[in-house]
Amino acid sequence: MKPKVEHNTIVQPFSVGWDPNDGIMDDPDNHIERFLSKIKGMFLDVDAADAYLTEQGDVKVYEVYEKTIPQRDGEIQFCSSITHPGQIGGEYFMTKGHFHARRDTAEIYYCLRGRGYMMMELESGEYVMEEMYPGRTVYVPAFYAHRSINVGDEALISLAVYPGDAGHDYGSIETAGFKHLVVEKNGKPDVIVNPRFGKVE
Ligand code: M6P
Ligand code: ZN
Repeated sequence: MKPKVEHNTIVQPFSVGWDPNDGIMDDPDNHIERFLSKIKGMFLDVDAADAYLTEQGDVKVYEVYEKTIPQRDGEIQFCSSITHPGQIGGEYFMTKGHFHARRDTAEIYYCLRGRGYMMMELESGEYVMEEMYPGRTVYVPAFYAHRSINVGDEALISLAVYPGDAGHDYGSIETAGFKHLVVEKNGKPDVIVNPRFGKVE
């Protein structure tokens, strides 16, 4: 049987409003909200996450607004990425992070608000971190897992743009995490090696 090709669905031209102050997109098709209670396992100090939940309740760590674009070569995905400020056991609030399912696809992030880092890591654990602040664009090359980390005290807001058929692969990140984590040390961001990296639970 021939594979089903989606190319007969043509996307109509459109535009969308998007507020650079709060990152909220008008009329999104998807609004993904990640609450601490659901993603606490990605922080190194899960006891600190539990204590946070008990003392301060559940909070939104990050959220994404997007329009639905067909996942195919030739289209472009774009979304508004909002990572809120906060820390768990000294580790800054961040996105889960992912590889692209199609590994040979890149992504750009154009930062509009806040202060943070893009952590980019190869499967081998080699990493590069780039600063994010308004007016700065980060190029995430193909093959790098990537995660936004908010080291400031307001939301870190970026526009992310990537190939239509890139997809998301969370597999190894959900089990082993990133090899490098960013924590606050003496009031400043510092990189530490994740003691859980490479250990499948
Ligand atoms: C950015 C983009 C999205 C991604 C989102 C949240 O906006 O890279 O593709 O989904 O961040 O990050 P994650 O998927 O790692 O949770
Ligand atoms: Zn991506």
